[in-house]
Amino acid sequence: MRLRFSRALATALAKATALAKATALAPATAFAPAAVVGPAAFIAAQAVTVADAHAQSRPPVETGPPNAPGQSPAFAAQTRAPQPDDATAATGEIVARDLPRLWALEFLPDRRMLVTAKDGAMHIVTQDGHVGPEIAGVPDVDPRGQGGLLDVALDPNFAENGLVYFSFSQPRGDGVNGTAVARARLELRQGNTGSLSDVTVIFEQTPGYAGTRHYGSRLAFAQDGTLFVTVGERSDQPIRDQAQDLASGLGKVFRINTDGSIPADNPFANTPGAQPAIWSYGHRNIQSAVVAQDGTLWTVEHGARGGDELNAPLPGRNYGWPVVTYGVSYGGQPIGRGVTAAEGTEQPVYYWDPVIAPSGMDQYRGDAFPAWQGHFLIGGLRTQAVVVVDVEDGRVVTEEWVPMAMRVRDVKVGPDGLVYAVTETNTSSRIVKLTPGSGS
Ligand SMILES: [Ca+2]
Repeated sequence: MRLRFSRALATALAKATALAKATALAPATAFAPAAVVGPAAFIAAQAVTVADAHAQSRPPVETGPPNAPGQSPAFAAQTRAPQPDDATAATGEIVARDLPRLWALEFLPDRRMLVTAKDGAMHIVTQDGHVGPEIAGVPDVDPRGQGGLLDVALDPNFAENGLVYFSFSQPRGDGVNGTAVARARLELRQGNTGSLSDVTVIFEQTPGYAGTRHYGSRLAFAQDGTLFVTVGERSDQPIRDQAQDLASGLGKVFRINTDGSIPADNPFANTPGAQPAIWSYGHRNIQSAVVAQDGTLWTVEHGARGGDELNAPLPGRNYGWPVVTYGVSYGGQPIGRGVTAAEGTEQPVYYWDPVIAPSGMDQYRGDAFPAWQGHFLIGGLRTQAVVVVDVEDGRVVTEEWVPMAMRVRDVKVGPDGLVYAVTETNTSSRIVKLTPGSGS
């Protein structure tokens, strides 16, 4: 079904537009909350532009007070970048609804979608919304809390070898679990289903922990065929401190070969006592990652109250958590040393306070949204939006939100150049396709 802009809202928006032009104010963000009701919320609320847009940058989309008002960015536009002068209008179309609660989406070469369901199932969804039966052979997962069947990635040569990789919270007995990555051969079957064979665990985050939070995780292929695996630091004190410990697998980005072996040029491959799969450390909970078209790894990690971070993790570098971070604890207290910068730790390229609560991300490429070419599209659980950021020369220059009216769990650019978002309630998910224009 196609969702349309309601006449009443269209009238209201037209009035707001007229008002904006009359007063040279930017009403977009003020108007956004009203738009987040029902289908019309899919219209990018930022569709209203300032009359003399080039005279002054539009204000940031985030207008709420920061959780850590005493903190300041390390450089200009490290947070609250302006919205682009010309907002992009997008219309949401529900491709599939009433799905189990999903975690990740990938496109198969034939344009069908392979999705993971948090409770431990994998399905194929057709472009016309048909959901196939469960794919057989998915191993047991621990679905409590934030755990479950998590990300999925296709081998770069999937069309030839049928290999898929997936991450999950692996039950390890007595309530202990840990993030793991498995490789399997996906044999497709008639009826939009299939089975996994030769399921092999190629990575296990250690130590395990008896908790239900901060598993990460995303899988992203580097251009050299190695696989980046992002994880979390299991949230609790004191174990989260291991994000700073190279002997521990908590709070890291890893780089592995697809058979689970360690690339010889990993930064700590020859460091005594360090886990050789580590690529970078000092991370909190990375649920968003993509390898950009230029080969750079980009991640977004969850902060606490404030402090979500966009990073381009470099090998061997320390990203600070839980010693150096923006934002404050959920109780409002300082975190770590209560500092936002320190010698030997990397500054985030960008941070959010309040948080967006990142999920999956992708880099836009395609013809449907020319203004988004090369921009990062990041799912926002808290913002209930697709967060679009333009990075130029390593700095964010604009940020806009496309309201989705539901938590966004994953975002992928389809082979058709349209943007596909997985949205969720506490019990179910939808797949929503964004097409250009206001849908009228
Ligand atoms: Ca950091």
